[in-house]
Amino acid sequence: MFRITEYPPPRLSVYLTRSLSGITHFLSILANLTLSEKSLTNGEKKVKVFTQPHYLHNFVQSTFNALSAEKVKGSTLVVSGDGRYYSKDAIQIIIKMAAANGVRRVWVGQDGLLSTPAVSAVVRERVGADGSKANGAFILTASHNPGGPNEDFGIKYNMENGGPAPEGITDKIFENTKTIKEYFIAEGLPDVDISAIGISNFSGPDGQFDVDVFDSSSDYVKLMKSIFDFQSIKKLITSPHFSFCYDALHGVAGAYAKRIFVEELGAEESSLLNCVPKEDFGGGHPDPNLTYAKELVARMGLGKNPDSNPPEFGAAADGDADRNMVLGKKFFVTPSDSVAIIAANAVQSIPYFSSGLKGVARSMPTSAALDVVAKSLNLKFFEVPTGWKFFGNLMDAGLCSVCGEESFGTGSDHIREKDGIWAVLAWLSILAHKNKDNLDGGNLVTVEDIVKQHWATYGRHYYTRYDYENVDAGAAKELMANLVKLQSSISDVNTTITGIRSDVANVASADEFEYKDPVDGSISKNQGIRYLFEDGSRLVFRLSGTGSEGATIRLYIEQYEKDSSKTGRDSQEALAPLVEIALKLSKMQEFTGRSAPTVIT
Ligand code: VG1
Ligand code: CO
Repeated sequence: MFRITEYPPPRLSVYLTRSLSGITHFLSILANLTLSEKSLTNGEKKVKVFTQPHYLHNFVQSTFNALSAEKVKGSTLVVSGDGRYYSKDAIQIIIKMAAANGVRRVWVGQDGLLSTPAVSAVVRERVGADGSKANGAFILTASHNPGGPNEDFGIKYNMENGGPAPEGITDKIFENTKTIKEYFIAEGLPDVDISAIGISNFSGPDGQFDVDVFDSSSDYVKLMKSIFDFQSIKKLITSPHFSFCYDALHGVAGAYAKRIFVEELGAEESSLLNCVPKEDFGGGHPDPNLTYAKELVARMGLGKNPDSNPPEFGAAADGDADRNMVLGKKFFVTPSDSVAIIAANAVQSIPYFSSGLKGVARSMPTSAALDVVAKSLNLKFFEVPTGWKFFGNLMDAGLCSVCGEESFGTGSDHIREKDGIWAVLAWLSILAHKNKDNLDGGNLVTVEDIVKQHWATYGRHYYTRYDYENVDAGAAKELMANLVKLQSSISDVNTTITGIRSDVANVASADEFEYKDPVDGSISKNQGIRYLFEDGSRLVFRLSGTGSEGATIRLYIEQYEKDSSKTGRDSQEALAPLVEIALKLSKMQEFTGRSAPTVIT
């Protein structure tokens, strides 16, 4: 179907220098936006900030300017997101700005919906009706943060490889936002109906401009089918001895869950929870962890009011479906264990990896469970700073197949973003493989069995993360500065620690994590404060780069237990001594005024 519309000469430069107060206000907002944008390519802010005059426009024009005119002219751009409040307006604005900046065509998922991993897949795999391929993408999401008129919105730019823009580009965007004086918008271009699949052609002053609205899930589903053995997963899911549920928390994963789990893999429709994407995520916080995925947690027999007959397997996604939480019956799988277990079982269970893994990688704060697997399987191993873009370089260079973060992010080199549904399919593949001979009545190998077997083989990394959200930014900085100061004398640190508890090992070394990219040689400094203990335990402190208000302090606590008779303890109990050390050493309560974290995972 084609819609043809002529639009009047549209090239408008809108100058922002109308009033002095306007300029000041404008600059201060941009400085805010780019603080988080700089570190993670995500401009995540309250909707009210984004809807201020010219705010979104400035981010978009600064991005076009950072890419340079030759790259933008004639290009194909994907624009979509997790469907949160303000997305539809933002898409219309970006379409009009793309036209005025000489973009040749814009691809939009139906209703403006594309998960972050699906955007990456579309950029890498989709071919337009005219043979075109995408050059980049604007993803509209604030990920795991809530949505609605008083909540969060966000935008980020992904490159031709389907991954987040590298620091070189995001730094340029940041610089541009400080000096930008005009932007281009085709105000005469009519709004495009993004609810109907089809291509609209327009002719404007720069020639043809198309908007291609396409099915949000078909490219992604095709890719998943090329990676996993859907037949064997279907046997598992439809077996009377197995049960399954999936919670999209009203995020965009819902647009894929029905297609994949119900239509392709035969799950019951009733196994899907909250799978209708909503602009406000049903008023919830679309963050797949034990605190926010309450309904799933209860359904799986965990939490305060557990259901009595939980399914064998449950999983949840965040707003843009790049994160995942995996649960077994009354059992939580930590994301750090999850990536290690996927890596340990990938070759046998997942056709895409049957010829071996190129290497594995984790972010620095993620537990060392993956390190042990890499060592034992003799795999290349990388420890990178927080944020998915660091994995992308390794993958582009053919050095890494499977990677993960403690923050519920797991993925592989099939795309350049983490992938929530991929992780669920990976777990289902492992379960299908381990149970291939007992789906007709033998004893099911459960999620809990798989994890406990893994601990017995490789040892267990007890792990927890404490988040202190919306802390006063100055106080957070002081806390971090104090921790850096303490690092100058390890012996003083050890005296302090022994004074707090005598049953904790000594600190062997302490530093601020710094990463040299083995592919392009770039160096990323100040990526988190580490205290490394003699017995392999670790304390890590970081400031979040994605929070939308104040500062968020993250404290990561880890302890390795090799003795298989001691791997079955409750993790909060096992970690209690280290937690006490971390809180007292950092003077958490003194600096932040908080006696407890906002979220514990
Ligand atoms: C958090 C996580 C990090 C993740 C990032 C983006 O960052 O800790 O591991 O890569 O979110 O996730 P921070 O700086 O707040 O700790 V998403 O789902 O927005 O791509
Ligand atoms: Co996300």
